[in-house]
Amino acid sequence: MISLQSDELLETTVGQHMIEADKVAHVQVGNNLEHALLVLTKSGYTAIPVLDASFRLHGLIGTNMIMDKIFGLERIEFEKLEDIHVEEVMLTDIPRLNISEPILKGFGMVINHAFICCENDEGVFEGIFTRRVVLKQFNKYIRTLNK
Ligand code: 4BW
Ligand code: 4BW
Repeated sequence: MISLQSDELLETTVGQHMIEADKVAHVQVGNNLEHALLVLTKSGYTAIPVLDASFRLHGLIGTNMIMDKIFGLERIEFEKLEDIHVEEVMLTDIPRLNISEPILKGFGMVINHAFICCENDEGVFEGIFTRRVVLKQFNKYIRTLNK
């Protein structure tokens, strides 16, 4: 996390504020729902990115999407978790940011999404831009104004 005055902050890029890919919990295309549910539960996050072996972004998977898929008419069919792959359930129509885009673009996008996946010019996943980062910067800015 970098600390800047407001005018300097607006000149920074999304890439300077994101959580780096190696710290982002994710699953891979080809993983089954049992594995995805394990990663989601153990990491504590409600939704995480789905990547391939080359670290390209394919979509997002959340606990709600998994549970929705295994709801039967009379019970939750947990035995299905093993046989269904994440790509059958994940959300593919998702917003993306390039790491070199201005932070202001990220501010606007996190109004409707808890986090935005960030990619480099080659389309490789580099990290996520979260609401927490935005609120932290906003909090700092307000406190500076009040001094
Ligand atoms: O494990 C956690 N550690 C910390 N420090 N905060 C957490 C953790 N789990 C949840 N939180 C807090 C954060 O403030 O709850 C908010 C909502 O979590 P979410 O959405 O519903 O799981 C968190 O807000 P945020 O940091 O702005 O993150 C927004 C969303 O971005 C999260 C999650 O879907 C995703 N995310 C954040 N960090 C992630 C991540 N996904 C994978 N790996 C990460 N490291
Ligand atoms: O159904 C949804 N519609 C829309 N427009 N956005 C949604 C929906 N479900 C999730 N979202 C988005 C929102 O940006 O994902 C974020 C995280 O959802 P959450 O946490 O993990 O279910 C949503 O962010 P938010 O609107 O700032 O809401 C933050 C959290 O507040 C939600 C949920 O725990 C709670 N919440 C919000 N609206 C609610 C609600 N709980 C019950 N009823 C509501 N109407």
